[in-house]
Amino acid sequence: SFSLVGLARARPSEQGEFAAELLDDTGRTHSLHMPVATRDAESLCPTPAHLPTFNNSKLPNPFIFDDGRPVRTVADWDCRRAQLSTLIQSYESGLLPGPPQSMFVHFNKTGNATATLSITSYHQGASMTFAPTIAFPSGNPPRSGWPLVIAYDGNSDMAQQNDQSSRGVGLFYDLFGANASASSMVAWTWGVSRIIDALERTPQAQINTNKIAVTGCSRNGKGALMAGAFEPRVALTIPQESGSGGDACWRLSLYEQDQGSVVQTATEIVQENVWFSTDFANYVNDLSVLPFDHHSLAAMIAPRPMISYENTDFVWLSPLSSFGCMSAAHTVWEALGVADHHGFEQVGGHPHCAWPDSLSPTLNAFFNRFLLDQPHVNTTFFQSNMVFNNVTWNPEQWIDWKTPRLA
Ligand code: MCU
Repeated sequence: SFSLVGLARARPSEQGEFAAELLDDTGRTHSLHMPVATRDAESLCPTPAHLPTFNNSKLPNPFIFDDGRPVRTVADWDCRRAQLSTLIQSYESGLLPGPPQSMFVHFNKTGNATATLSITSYHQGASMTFAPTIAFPSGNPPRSGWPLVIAYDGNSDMAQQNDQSSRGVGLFYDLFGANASASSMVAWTWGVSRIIDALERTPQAQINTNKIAVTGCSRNGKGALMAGAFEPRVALTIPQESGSGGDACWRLSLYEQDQGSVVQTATEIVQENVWFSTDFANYVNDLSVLPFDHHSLAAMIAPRPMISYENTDFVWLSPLSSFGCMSAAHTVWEALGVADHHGFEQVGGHPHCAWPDSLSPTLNAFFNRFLLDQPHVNTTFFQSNMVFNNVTWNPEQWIDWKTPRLA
């Protein structure tokens, strides 16, 4: 075990990878190589950033490449995921930068059960530090280290999210500039990636970086979904009551509104906050031009596991939209032969972001199977208690593809 005391040498990001050498307190260096989602996308599967002739009022078929070719294999899905990453960043979320030119990590055990992971990033003459705390269980970790849940909470230091005045405000923008196109949710995603970078190089923390989950509720559930979609090292994604802008689809939320429900739509959300890029406002009045929807965002997680939770008591969350959107996304896990890696539970009877005990068995099953290596635990959960009052969910109206079996 060692402490990282500084950065010996860093090469600025290259195509597809960031490389740096970290110096430990015994004078040894440790090399650091990590994939960069955005650059991977360009190199894995080229796509234009915009598809100017795209026009589809239904949910776009996730199994078609931008040039119309069908997605047939598991490798094709990796390529398709990269296309979706590029498109979603271009139209909706703003650009996710790779790692900073260099990082300094300090792990400080502050008590038996707590530690601080201080991460300083240096990039093109700017620097900033954030220092998440880690709570440890008692006892000894599994041989390969503790699993970890990264929970978004009310502290939005990385990127503020109060209202429009939060645009470009926060630690991320101290590093990349207030005019970075990245929305707050992309900034948080970037922060998750840096936490994982830091933990990968901090063995004394005894955390298994292959077993990291991300969660959050409401706006932070939207954020957790985006982190899971863009950061392939997230092993389990758990958005809670994320609603519109999360596990709901823009097209379906608008439909729900058109059917008479007061739900959050894309046109509202770009006025309300800075969760999406300024560019996204150019598309919210004609959703048909978006070559993706949030079933595509969620499907970027596949085949990695995801379970999302929704609350039928809050119409603003657009409950039909979440159910329909996750039903559409589910086809991708089905196509990959891992339908039970994708769960959805939609119940009522509790306040927004409260956790009813009745849901714990499903969450524990996902933890046990995917973070604690219990492969035989059943994780087939996909259900809604929603009473679709005036709104009608008719899958044929929205999903016009047959689910292929990707070999
Ligand atoms: C469900 O998430 C948001 C919602 O998008 C906003 O319109 C509302 O103001 O706040 C929700 C939230 O984050 O509640 C904690």
